[in-house]
Amino acid sequence: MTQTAEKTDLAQIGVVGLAVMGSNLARNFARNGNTVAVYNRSPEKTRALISEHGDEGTFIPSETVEDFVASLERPRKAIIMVQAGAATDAVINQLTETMDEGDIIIDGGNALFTDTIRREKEVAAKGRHFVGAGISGGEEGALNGPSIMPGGPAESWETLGPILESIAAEVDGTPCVTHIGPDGAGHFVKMVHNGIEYADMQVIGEAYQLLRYGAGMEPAEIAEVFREWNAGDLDSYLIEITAEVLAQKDPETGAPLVDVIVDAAGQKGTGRWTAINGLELGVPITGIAESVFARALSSATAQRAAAQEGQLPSGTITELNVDKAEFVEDVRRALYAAKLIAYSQGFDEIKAGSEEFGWNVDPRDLATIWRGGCIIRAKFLDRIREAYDNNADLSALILDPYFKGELENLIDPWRRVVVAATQLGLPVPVFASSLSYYDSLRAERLPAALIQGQRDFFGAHTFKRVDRDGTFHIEWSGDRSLTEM
Ligand code: NBP
Repeated sequence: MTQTAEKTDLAQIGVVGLAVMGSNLARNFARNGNTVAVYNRSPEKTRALISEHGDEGTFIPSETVEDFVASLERPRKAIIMVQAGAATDAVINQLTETMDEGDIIIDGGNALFTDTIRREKEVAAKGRHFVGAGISGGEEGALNGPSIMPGGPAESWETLGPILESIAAEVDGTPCVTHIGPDGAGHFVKMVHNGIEYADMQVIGEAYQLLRYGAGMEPAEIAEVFREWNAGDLDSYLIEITAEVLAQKDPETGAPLVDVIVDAAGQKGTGRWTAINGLELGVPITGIAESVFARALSSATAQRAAAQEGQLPSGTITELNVDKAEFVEDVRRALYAAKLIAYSQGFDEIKAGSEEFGWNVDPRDLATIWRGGCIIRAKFLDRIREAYDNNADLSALILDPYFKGELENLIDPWRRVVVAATQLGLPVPVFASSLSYYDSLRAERLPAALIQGQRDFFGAHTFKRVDRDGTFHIEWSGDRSLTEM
């Protein structure tokens, strides 16, 4: 039987926008004992939610914003789950006008963090609180327990914390939600989370490509390999679902499903935002950026078709000349190494963003709340948490003693796999660029010295010396003497 609250009862939380994400989130709140006010621009969605799921808890449906706001207990708390962009701005304006001082407006959509910073200022100027909350886990997570990354004022967290904890995923009794930092911090870390997700999926894809077209294995056999990998260091949601996808047959033809899916991957924006932000902050998030480019390249259908018609020379392609089992293990280790680099770079970006915007984000919080509910949940996050527990100022995740020890065991297989891929003519953009990143970090001397010389030659950009302080220039078009600037 549908339970709707008595007129006098007020809701602890409200949800605006009842498409798939909003209705699942509202059901999650209701199932966990909260009275939930619900409102959608078109009332059909509100009615559908109540008729199909009204018996899962206590809902107060409204068909106007005014009724919705009036049905919330104070300070009012309303989560917006509408399309990102203009729709979100429209709903924020409606709520700001209808709510009172001290009420809390939460945007749970995938907003760009700079929009969240702007919105927080605008809403705060009117005396309301605004919380941009990254919510990960897709539809399934929204219903059964997402990982939630709320930003906004710390005092809003005091009020919101318990209610968000009631619906978040839990790992070892710890809810996968915590206050990330002021204004846009929550949406920023959600953005980087999605960037890491792009890289994680791409390195899994590269491992598959090598096993399939390098070692000549069939999808079902590779599915078994991924199942085994999921029992070790790589234990994660993405490895688990990879095995499921590879084992799946096309219901129509009986062929492996992966063979009937068009190999052009989409990208909805957050990976691209992470890469753009990495460029803006000057943080080399090469794994994430290469993953975005790999998706873009996969979708360059016309160019790919032209290149495949024998247009581009392949050079000499060699067969795989190592034992298959050894190669599979090498690929596992290369995958682990490239994944480690992607996370290390993602945490670098979060550190740089936190410094740039003064957020004081604690990386340990992220390693904790990403362990459940979200797409990049993985056993490995426990190790990341330990790394930052041991040293909160770690200059890079890969410099943590545990991960350095892991890299001892990964580096040679990783090099062998990149060499093998090159000889096989198979693309491994993230395996290879991550190795170059790693070798760049290790290198005693980088060609940046030469670049500084070139810049001084054509633009008098000056350079520093290794042997003393100061700024120098060579009179390139004159007597080539050294000038201290
Ligand atoms: P959509 O992004 O498809 O948005 C549909 C909702 O927006 C409907 O409720 C619609 O109302 C409402 N809406 C629009 Br469109 N314009 C509006 C306006 N001007 N005023 C009021 N409402 C308006 O929904 P979704 O797929 O459930 O996603 C919701 C949010 O969650 C998005 O920001 C999305 O990016 C994010 N998301 C996150 C994840 C994740 O894993 N975290 C996954 C998917 C989505 P109507 O019914 O009246 O048209």
